[in-house]
Amino acid sequence: MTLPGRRPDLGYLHPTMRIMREMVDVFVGMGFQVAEGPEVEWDYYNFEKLNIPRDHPARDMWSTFYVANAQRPGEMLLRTHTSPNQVRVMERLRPPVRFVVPGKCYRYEAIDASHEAMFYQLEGFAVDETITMADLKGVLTTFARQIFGQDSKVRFRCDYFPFVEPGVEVSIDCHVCRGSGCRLCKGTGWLEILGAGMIHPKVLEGVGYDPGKVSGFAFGMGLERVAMLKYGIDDIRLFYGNDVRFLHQIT
Ligand code: 2NL
Repeated sequence: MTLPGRRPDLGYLHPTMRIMREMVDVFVGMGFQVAEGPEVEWDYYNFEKLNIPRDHPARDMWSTFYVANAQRPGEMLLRTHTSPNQVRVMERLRPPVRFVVPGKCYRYEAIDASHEAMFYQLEGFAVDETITMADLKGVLTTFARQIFGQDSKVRFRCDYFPFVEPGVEVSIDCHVCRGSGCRLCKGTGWLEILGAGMIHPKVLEGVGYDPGKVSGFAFGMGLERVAMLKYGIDDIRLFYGNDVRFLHQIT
């Protein structure tokens, strides 16, 4: 009767869901809406609508799990990014539109400390009559500083993705060594956090928008990568290894 009670183990969010809510909140604060969609997709939405034709070498950027479908052989797959759902949103709505799209993605990867076959992405886009690269830079700088600290430096450099033109990679200065070079940033002083760019005119045309009248930016990033950099996690496999000792640490 007089023994102290057993303390119940309280529930808590998985680290992936925690970072997802934090990231979504930042974009909602800038006026973005949130949409979710199917994880099993058509090749058409995952690749063709994104300016990645069949047999184009750019397809090598995504190792894909195809899904057997007797009626439409070779046309069904597990989405390799959440972009197909952005296409679905654009097809339904006219500009101005601003959305973020979080969710599970799948790639046929050799699994190691930085690759899993299932992972999460957050992508986003904005389309209106006056959107420029300055909007892209402002939104993504605000995002990076709200997640990694207001004193973060943010760097934009040229990169290639078939669905944007021009394309950029975005990095922050390494918070471990403050830019002087360490193991985390591989001596460069910079940590790449996401890719982005101005939506390709062919992608806009494909959803029925007039690229002569509207323009937009889009971006995409891995949730586990952002969480790893923010919380100092060195192996992506820890997220889905179902070890409560790991999951309990970030509360
Ligand atoms: C990365 C790069 C990116 C996008 C994603 C996008 C979506 C549509 C149209 C145009 Cl519907 N672009 N998404 C654009 C640039 C980069 O992701 O490294 N992600 C982890």
